[in-house]
Amino acid sequence: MKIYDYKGFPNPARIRIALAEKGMTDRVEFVHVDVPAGEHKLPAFLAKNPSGAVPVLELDDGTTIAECTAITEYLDNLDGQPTLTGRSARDRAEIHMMQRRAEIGLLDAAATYFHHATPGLGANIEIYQNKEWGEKQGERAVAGMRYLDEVLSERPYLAGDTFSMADITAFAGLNYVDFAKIEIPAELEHLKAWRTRVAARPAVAAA
Ligand SMILES: N[C@@H](CCC(=O)N[C@@H](CS)C(=O)NCC(=O)O)C(=O)O
Repeated sequence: MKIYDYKGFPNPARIRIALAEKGMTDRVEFVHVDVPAGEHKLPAFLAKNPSGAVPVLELDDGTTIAECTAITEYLDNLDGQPTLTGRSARDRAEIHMMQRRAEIGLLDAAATYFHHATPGLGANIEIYQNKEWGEKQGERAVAGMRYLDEVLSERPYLAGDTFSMADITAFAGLNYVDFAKIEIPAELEHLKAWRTRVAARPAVAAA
């Protein structure tokens, strides 16, 4: 298996964390895609992911899988012992619900702020920018953090008692928040404590 990514970027980090949590990092070959240079917008990469974004998983038979949730589902279920995406119908539903809330309300909102309200990846890549939309999404990211803080005031992890794909998305979302220089409101104590706990997980620290 190959993972096309850019080490250090928030979405690729989601898959590096999932791989480390599953003890599978050594089973994949990482292929560096030069995103700042626009390699992800060239035909060879678009043939693997028409969205022009990393990460992408490529199986040994050439099948390509994009979108972090789909890649995580695949990796988590390969050994028949899913630990990140749930086992029961109810757990799977809760994890997907919270994952999506963290994705739309935090990670994607912070990414849109970065690409539209800041110079982003530079003029060659950011060919359309809408500053007002970007600013709005920055506000949405802050609202998303407030919501996650509230959830974490009642449970240790976003989808309940155990660490899951939803936590990985939110953790990467906070990394994007830092990357985009959005301030985390000081009073979000539950979110900050959760972040410290997640960062201390051996797999997360290793990724
Ligand atoms: N929804 C996608 C998001 C992927 C994504 O936006 N990746 C970023 C890197 S963090 C990227 O490749 N950005 C390049 C660009 O937007 O031009 C996923 O889950 O994989």
